[in-house]
Amino acid sequence: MFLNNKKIICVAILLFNINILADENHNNIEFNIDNGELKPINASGHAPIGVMGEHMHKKSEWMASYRFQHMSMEGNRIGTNEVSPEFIVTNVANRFSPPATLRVVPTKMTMDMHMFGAMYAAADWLTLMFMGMYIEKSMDHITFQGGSGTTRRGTFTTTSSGIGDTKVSGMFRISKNNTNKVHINMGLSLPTGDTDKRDTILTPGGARNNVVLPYGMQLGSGTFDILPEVTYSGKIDELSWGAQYMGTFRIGDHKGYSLGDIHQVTSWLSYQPQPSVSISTRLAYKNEDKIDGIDGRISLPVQTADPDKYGGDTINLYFGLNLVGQTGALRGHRLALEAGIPVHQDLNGPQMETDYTITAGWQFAW
Ligand SMILES: [Cu+2]
Repeated sequence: MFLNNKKIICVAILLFNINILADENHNNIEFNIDNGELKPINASGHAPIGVMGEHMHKKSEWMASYRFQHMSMEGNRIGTNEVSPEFIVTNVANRFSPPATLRVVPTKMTMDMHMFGAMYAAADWLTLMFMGMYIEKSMDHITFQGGSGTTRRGTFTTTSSGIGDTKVSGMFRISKNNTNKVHINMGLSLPTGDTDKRDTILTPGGARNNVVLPYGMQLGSGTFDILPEVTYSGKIDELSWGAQYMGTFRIGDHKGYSLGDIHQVTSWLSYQPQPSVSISTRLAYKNEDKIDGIDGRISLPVQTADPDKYGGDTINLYFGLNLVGQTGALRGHRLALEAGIPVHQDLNGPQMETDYTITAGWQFAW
């Protein structure tokens, strides 16, 4: 009941953001020269930096971008309930039994992503986009001793890093007037990220074994993924808003498994007190399926080795800042920051819960 109320409130906020204003006769200030004077570039012309593929470009325009995203996770939950490592190792069944219960618990994880993007508008109605990334992951664990009980054997950390999956997409203009814009984005994720990363773990028996890391520590999905998107955005005076749906659908499987499909819906509202600055708030809902199938190399008494302990429903609330240079060498350079905290996490657990996400970015179009 409590959960349903939260969902209803969030949907209401999404709809409110979408419908907050509707107007016709307003000039969208563009990046051009009028009467010999530079026209202002609007900071709110781009959505909060955590939203991908949310704007298009004019014919022949290029854009380069760099985004850094840091995600921090700590603690575990089953559904919406937080659970301790001791609870997990005495209550949660190990699908690779024996031992009967899980004996290793991840306690903390960080993920840093460096995303390099390029956009090019082949026509006013078509913008092409490319994104490559470099990922660094780190996960801390507690190993409990033997096959039962709550005696701690020790702790260990696994890490992985390298390039992630590569995304290419085409964005197609559906409609545009002075207030409202709609486009769709047909994207494809190429499996360039590694799925064979290994590191050393501490077993309940005290051995230090080098193993293939669980799914969450790998760098790519292993599959080609289709990424359909629909984006709506609107603007009147100093207010801008928008909404986007983004899907991730795995094609086939790889090494016996495929990561869960993902549905994401987000909606934002931003206020631009002056052209060079805008502040924003955003809600994002994400639904992710469990992993389908299993990688036969991964069989450890830890939740991250279990394909059923992935996915769930999350809602995040974000606050963002966009800046754009107006004059001289800084003209057209955008800097942006967005920070988010979860307001709802219903996880196929035990699974690690997210504490916060920060995205910072630079963009420049010419
Ligand atoms: Cu762009």
